[in-house]
Amino acid sequence: MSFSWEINLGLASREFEVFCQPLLNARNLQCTGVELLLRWNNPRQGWISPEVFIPLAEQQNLIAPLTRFVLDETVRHLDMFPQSRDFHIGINVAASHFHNGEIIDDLKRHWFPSQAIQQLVLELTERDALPDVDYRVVRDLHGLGIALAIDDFGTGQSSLTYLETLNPDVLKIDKSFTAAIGTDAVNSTVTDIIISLAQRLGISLVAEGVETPQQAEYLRNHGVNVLQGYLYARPMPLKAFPLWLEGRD
Ligand code: G
Ligand code: G
Ligand code: MN
Ligand code: NA
Repeated sequence: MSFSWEINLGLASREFEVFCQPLLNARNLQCTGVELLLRWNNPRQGWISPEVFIPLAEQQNLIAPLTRFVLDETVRHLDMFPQSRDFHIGINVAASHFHNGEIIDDLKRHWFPSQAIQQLVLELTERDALPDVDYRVVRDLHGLGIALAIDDFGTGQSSLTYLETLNPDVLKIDKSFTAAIGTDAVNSTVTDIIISLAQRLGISLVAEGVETPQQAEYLRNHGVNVLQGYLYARPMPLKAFPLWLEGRD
């Protein structure tokens, strides 16, 4: 059975599920948003990691259907999230989905309430070829009130010139750099450089993969305002999120 057939079957049989992981204000630990993360419980093979199926889906031109599934689920479950402009809903999107403004058409087709559309943050991974992304699509997203984050920042091979053309709102510090904090690895120097780069360009920072109080303290003291990681919460089913949020007040 081919892999594209598996994904199409998985979509048709609703084997995919959207999970979410909270993002927290580094100072008061209030939840400022979530990142949506796709999960696949394949009854023929068990749980398949997104690290496996996302790259394969990209190769087979099936990433857009998967992202549309995430958009469907997000619209259907908007009541799981606080309806405040300040509460961000992060969605991972492949750079290929930006070609010809396809992502804009897909977003419009999903009829997000105007309040909710302004809560969206599209996460573009730096593993993709970001210089190929058309700045006009980003401009149109900004026009709709949608923010852009560069995900896995620091892991890409690309030049930094796209920071000027794409005008991102957020840089997400990759978890490998968070893990290097407090070590003498070269990566811990890169962490400091990413932080000052974002501060000088006026771009917000989110640190991913925060697992220890020491990492959290370092990031907070260096002006990283939003933290995400197992220290606070693992990705959870959307349905579990309201109770998790309630349990924190
Ligand atoms: O959630 P987890 O750490 O297992 O995800 C592994 C990788 O899969 C991460 O790089 C993450 O960005 C990616 N990923 C998870 N969900 C989605 C999704 O809905 N769309 C895309 N494009 N990537 C996703
Ligand atoms: O590439 P992207 O940032 O979209 O993927 C985020 C991935 O990181 C998710 O799959 C999530 O499961 C994983 N993740 C989230 N928090 C932590 C953490 O604290 N430690 C580790 N190792 N992984 C994490
Ligand atoms: Mn992400
Ligand atoms: Na990342």
